[in-house]
Amino acid sequence: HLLDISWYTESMREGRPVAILDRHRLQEEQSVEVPVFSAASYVCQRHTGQPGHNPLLTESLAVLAESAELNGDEGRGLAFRRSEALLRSLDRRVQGMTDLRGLPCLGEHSRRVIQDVLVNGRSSEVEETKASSRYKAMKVLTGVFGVGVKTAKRWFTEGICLKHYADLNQPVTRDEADSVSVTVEAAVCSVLPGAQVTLAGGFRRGKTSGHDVDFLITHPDEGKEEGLVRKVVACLESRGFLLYHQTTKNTYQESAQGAGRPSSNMDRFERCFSIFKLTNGGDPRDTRRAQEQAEGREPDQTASAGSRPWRAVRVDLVVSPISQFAFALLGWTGSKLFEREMRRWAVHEKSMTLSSHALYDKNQERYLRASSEEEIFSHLGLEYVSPSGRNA
Ligand code: DCT
Ligand code: MG
Repeated sequence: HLLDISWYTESMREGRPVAILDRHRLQEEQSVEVPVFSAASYVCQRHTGQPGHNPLLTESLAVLAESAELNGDEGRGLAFRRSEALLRSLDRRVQGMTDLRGLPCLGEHSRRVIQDVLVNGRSSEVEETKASSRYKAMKVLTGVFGVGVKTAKRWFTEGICLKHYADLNQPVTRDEADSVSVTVEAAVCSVLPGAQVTLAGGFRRGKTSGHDVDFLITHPDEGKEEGLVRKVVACLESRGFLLYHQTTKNTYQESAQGAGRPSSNMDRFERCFSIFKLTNGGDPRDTRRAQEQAEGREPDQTASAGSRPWRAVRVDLVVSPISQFAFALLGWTGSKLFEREMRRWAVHEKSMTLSSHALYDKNQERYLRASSEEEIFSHLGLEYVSPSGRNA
């Protein structure tokens, strides 16, 4: 197929892998411009690692995405996020604009920004955005690392943000996530032996830091997981590990979803949004008592980590019935853009609806079962992408 250009472009459009054996020969003999990079148009058809080979470009696009999102312009934000993800998926550095020929997902605006960075080493629009008082004000408002506008508002009303601001603003490391894992696993096993705890979110994708730690909990016997969040929370609380928690009930029911439209929101599992008291080791009650004795007062919670033997860490606990576990794991592994693109692919290319609970085939008018992530990719006609390739 080497010289068959129409086959080549078609393959690229459909996301089939193509190997160019001799790009220069092809270009000369056929007098056609052959793209340097190839990429499928949906994020979920590609492997996106991190941080990628074009950090300056991706960081610039991320600033503009964030600014658009903070301004409530979701469409524009999404366009920049797609461009950013595309550049992060490239396996080499972009040398010039011609390298970007034929690539999907790059709108005119993103191309302008990229050109600016490639030519001048920086984008004036990005610089202006970063310096604008509006952007700076919004960054302060949503200052807690990784927290969106909605969460920030909720925290402000509850005063949680102010209490633990300094800690929550500091990324969670992999070691800290592992330490929380040990505590969560011990609590889960003590209230329901046989239950399984899986670290999801960014850490499952191999990230070395994150804004929180996400856990997915299930039990091999369907039904045993009911009410588990409340029991685990009670156990953690009695052991002094929780600074704050807010539990929501499971409201998902397949039969009640109507004409095959499983919800795409993530809030239907039994779930606990919490703030952990992560100690440097040992029982948090002992450390606290020791500190209180030593200082003769309550620990100052507004102080940043380092001055005391514990720090606040955001932890999400989600419980899923085993029959939905594969969907829950896929959904809670992220990234947000990867999930979003999988759902878009499902609807537009396969006439299916995907959520963290189920996959519904609208043509066959039935739910498609899966007991692993691999099976879900296969139902969707996608090649499997391992968690480390979902960092879009
Ligand atoms: N998720 C989602 N939609 C939501 C909430 C979460 O699709 N409304 C998924 C995507 C990622 C996963 O759940 C965990 O969410 P976050 O913790 O917000 O993302 P993360 O990738 O773990 O990022 P970080 O490393 O910063 O925690
Ligand atoms: Mg997370």
